[in-house]
Amino acid sequence: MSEPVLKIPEGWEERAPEGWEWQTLWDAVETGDHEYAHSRTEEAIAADIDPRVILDDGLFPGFNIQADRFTEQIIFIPEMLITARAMKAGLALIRPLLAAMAEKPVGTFVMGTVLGDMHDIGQSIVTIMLENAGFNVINLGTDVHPDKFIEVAEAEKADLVGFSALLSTTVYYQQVTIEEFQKAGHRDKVHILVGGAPTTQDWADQCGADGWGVDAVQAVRLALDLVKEPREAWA
Ligand code: B12
Repeated sequence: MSEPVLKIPEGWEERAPEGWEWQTLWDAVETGDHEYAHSRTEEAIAADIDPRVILDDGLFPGFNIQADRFTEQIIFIPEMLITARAMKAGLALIRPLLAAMAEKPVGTFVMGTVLGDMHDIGQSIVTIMLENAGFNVINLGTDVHPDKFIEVAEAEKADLVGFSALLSTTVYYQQVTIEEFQKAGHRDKVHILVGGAPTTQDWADQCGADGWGVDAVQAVRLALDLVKEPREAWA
């Protein structure tokens, strides 16, 4: 087992104003100092740094080193949770900025993490990127029951729904949720995307999804393609 190291984003200096430093934000996310993560993200916004640069160069490095330590079982749930809270303190500030950069509403997307699964960093990033691409995203959070996905998709006349799952034990609920859409007579009214680290294109085909995204960029590309394809109308 090797001790994970901080991966400093290559070329970050060119993407930041002169004299800027990210080290304190990397440290804050790593150690879970959410108050500093919030205030440093505010300073980065005030310094006019592109929100995507704040995400990639400012917030991710400290998160990633802890994620590697969690995977290596060097740290455990409490430490990982406080890092996730610090990451989310920054995400909450850049989310409205990226959404405001979108030009026009493209469609409605209902997003959530499936039943039994508490992981929400990845789906929050997909949400932010979808909003930035112009989607109206209703994010249902984590541990979402299939009935809740159906209820909200129906109420919002969703064009697309997305199911995130990070555990090999919860990916199964992506398939269950798709089956529940089928049983409710709504399967052909929405495009369904699945994602999350243990998922693959093969899994997406097997569980009956319309698409799979390895990351937020691919998720957005896919959503933009699918939203153009006709579906059965909501009543
Ligand atoms: C952070 C984390 C936690 C945090 C979650 C905090 C939070 N608010 O999210 C806490 C500490 C709570 C946690 C708990 C647990 N975790 Co955990 N966790 C992680 C960790 C370190 C990072 C996950 C993450 O956020 N990645 C970063 C994001 C950006 O990546 P992502 O989620 O993959 O998302 C991207 C893509 O997948 C895609 N995507 C994601 N969703 C969607 C959806 C759609 C529709 C699309 C198209 C694309 C898409 O786009 C995203 C952005 O690019 C991973 C290990 C790792 N390095 O990945 C383990 C990991 C997922 N956890 C694991 C485990 C085992 C657990 C626990 C069971 C531990 C325990 N013993 O209790 C619990 C489960 C709790 C529960 N019921 O959910 C295992 C899962 C193993 C497995 N295959 O099942 C992992 C892989 C660690 C490991 N190797 O042991 N965890």
